[in-house]
Amino acid sequence: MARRTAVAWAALGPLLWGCALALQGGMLYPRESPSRERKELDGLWSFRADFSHNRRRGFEEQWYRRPLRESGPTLDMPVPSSFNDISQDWRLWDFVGWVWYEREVILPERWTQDLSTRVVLRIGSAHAYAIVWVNGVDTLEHEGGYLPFEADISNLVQVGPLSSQLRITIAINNTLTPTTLPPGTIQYLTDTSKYPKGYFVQNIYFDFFNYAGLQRSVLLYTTPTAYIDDITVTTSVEHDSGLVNYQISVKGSNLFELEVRLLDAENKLVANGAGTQGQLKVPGARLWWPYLMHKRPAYLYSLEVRLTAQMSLGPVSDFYTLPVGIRTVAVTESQFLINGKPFYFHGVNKHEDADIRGKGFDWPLLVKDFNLLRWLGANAFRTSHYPYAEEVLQMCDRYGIVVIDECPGVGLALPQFFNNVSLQNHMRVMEEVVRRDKNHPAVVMWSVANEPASHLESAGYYLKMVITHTKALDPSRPVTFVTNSNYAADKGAPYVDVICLNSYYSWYHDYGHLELIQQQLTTQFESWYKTYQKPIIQSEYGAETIVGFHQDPPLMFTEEYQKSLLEQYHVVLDQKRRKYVVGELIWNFADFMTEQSPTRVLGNKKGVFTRQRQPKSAAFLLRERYWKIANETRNSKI
Ligand code: GCB
Repeated sequence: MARRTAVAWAALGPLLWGCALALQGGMLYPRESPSRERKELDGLWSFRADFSHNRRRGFEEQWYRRPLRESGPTLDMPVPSSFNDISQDWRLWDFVGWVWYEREVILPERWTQDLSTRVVLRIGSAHAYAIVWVNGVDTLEHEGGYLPFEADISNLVQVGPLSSQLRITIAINNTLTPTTLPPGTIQYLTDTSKYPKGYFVQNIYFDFFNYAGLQRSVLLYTTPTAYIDDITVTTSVEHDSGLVNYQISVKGSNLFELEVRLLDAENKLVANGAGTQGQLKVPGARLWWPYLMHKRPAYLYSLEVRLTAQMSLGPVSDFYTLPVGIRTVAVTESQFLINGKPFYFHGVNKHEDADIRGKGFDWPLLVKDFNLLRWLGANAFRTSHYPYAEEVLQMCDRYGIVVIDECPGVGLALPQFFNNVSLQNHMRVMEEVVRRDKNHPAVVMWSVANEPASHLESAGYYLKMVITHTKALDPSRPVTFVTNSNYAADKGAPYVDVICLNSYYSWYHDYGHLELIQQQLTTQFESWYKTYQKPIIQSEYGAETIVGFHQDPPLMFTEEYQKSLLEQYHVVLDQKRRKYVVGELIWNFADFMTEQSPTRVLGNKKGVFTRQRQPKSAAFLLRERYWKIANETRNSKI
């Protein structure tokens, strides 16, 4: 039996402050301010998939050197969106290889003429590998979807009177290989009696469609040449005072002053400081609480940072305002604590997918989903199985919805995926996730993977390294990965702070036998807890359900079966949740698209909402349960 000491990060507070591994460069969300402007490049882009045999025609003919339309026929492609579902050309649906995007832009004159302005091109996400040219000049490369990347393009745009015309070309390759995250394999099918010459397929080891393209916003923004590059905030609570520790990095000047002001939600100054790091004390601070846990949840302060730098052209100022929630997170042997109070995750797993936009970011969908989460009484979700758009996390900060932030470490199913190159890449991806999301109060835990083959020795070492690295990057949050291994075989579980378990009793095992769930689930919880003495979250459970299918007594795929399965899980969850089970996240919030297969009917149908966000019967059951739990929690002392 592995025993462990409870870890309480809150108590360590500022001590941990200096420990965080320095992240190279910032990835602040591009906000407007008196010193910063934004120009969104969303809308129609020119698009061309490279259908050539080796998929390299675009490079051989250098499509980036002139307007894409001159290279051959192009399509109109909306950004953000996945390219897969937009066209009637079936070849785009599961296209594997390079696709090309292009957009022409006119810049405001002051951006190109004012040499104290810095112009940055930022791509919210390009899945999975991207090369960017600006006016034909190779500017930027990035590996990995779901995370932003950017380049200072001032040198390219501030070169003369004609420079306000800009042509941005982005080549994106969605191929997944054993060293990408998620990994995949390319398989050539060489039996010429069955397949044409050169025929290949992309194998993936996860259960969602590998949507690709420019799925989040592309934008240009400005800063002065001396600028606030990054801000890191951690918070703690001492008696009734909130402590806000900040660290600021500045680029472009060594001769500067920093002023820091913390304002409350009514815009009143509550604390101020100066310099690149410090601690602000807020007597009588209002804490950031998850909604449903407190009558005044999600309170946000604003950290206003003002930089004044002395430059050869004269003084330069930069302003950046960061929303800050003061809260603590800690884990004991059997509890997950927020602000020192036990927190129970009653929520969902999501995907960022809907309709023809695929995984393209969409404001109406974002707002609808948050309205549904609140209708359901869900207080949390996991970003299964990749980091979601930044706007999603901002919404969570504002609404008080708690997030387990998961990286794209999904589909680590084969032994060859646990190699050194993959490990280095996985650690780099965690750096990018932490760099982007570290300041969100809603994010209370990092998840480094979903269902890796954690029974393998090599996976044990791999997971230990990724988890240790993540903790070094951010000592203020617990770290987990989500497992479906057996408790006795799991080599990664010793390193996590919270055990997250996926199980599908009476669905993938003993299917149809709902009467076995209680026994099997009880055994699951008891064996894991006995072995590890760590709090447990039921991070997935559910049943495939085709809306409108009914049968009583319930049979698989009907709405009645989904409800009955959930009810059986809930009996055991209710027994254990007052002990060491600290959460339940249904699989899934909504139906979503997957690869075609004999076990998937137009995608995965385990949603409690359809892909069009209409409720199945189980949504009403879950709603009743979540509100009941919320009311109990609110009415008790906590
Ligand atoms: C799982 C996976 C999830 C799948 C789900 C299912 O365990 O984590 O990605 O979609 O099961 O429905 O099979």
